[in-house]
Amino acid sequence: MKNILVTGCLGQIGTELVKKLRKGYGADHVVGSDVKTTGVEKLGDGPFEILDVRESQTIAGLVEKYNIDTIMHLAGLLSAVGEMKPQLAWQINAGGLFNVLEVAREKRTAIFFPSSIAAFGPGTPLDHTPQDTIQRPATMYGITKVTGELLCDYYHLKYGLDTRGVRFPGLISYETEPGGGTTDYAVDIYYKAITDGHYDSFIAAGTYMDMMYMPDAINAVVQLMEADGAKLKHRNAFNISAMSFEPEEIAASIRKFMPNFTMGYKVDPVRQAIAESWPNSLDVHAAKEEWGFNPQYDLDKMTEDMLKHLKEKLLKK
Ligand code: VAH
Repeated sequence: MKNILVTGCLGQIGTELVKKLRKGYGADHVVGSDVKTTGVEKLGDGPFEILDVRESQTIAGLVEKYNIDTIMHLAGLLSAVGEMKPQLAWQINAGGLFNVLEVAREKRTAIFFPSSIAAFGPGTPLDHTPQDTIQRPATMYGITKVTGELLCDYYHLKYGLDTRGVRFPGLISYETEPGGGTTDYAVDIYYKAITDGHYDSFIAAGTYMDMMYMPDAINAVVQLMEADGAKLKHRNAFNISAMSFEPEEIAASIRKFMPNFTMGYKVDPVRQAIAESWPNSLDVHAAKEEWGFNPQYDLDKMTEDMLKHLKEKLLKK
């Protein structure tokens, strides 16, 4: 990778991926792009462009202008907001990816595509969900993720494009808050622990989902994209996860550092139904064997780091 374009760079993953890539490849070699500018100051030095991925000419123009050889395509709507606006989710998530793949076909760029545990649904084995199994998601977000996986594999097989992806679990971070996801409760809880000492979870007790701390997610993206393509048996997309927990377990982890923290429940039926359609835990052996996936954070190590950084972020205001 020499010149990288990141779409959706101001989102929860993008903000941190751009900074990591700029450290490794040089600020001028990593172009951030997003449909908005809110939060652009977090990226630090380096080129930024306004990009709506529904406009394929603009994508092609940026690839040309910066001689891009790799597109990390993060632009998209998440699961809960995708259920509120399914047509828009299709246009951006599926339509936007198609535009990126068509530009990549012409310009021969490599592609990173973020799939999700949402690519699984009812009928998928819920525990230790296999790398290769049934994928019939019941959400528009999940449908766009399965579509994305199939399109990326198709463009690899038909046109020889270097497309690679992972199925992200819920991602937890303190830099940029997620927007409109189902796993967001596992981020909200840390913010509320600091500001209120209490959190009412919109996901019910006992609801297990795969999760991962953002540093492990960012390292996984770079590791996969730098891996030897000849060694990849799978491409779109690899199961990755660092842990699986339910709300009571993350609350117990917080209480190890904040003994007076309390949690209640105000379950959101829409996001609860989405969560229940997703796996409880993933089998990640393919990622480990094919490109050395090796997450470093477990729940308590993540909790300690999250609370430390959020105290600095929230209490200094
Ligand atoms: C969501 N955070 O909740 C995203 C992610 C696996 C979850 O895709 O929609």
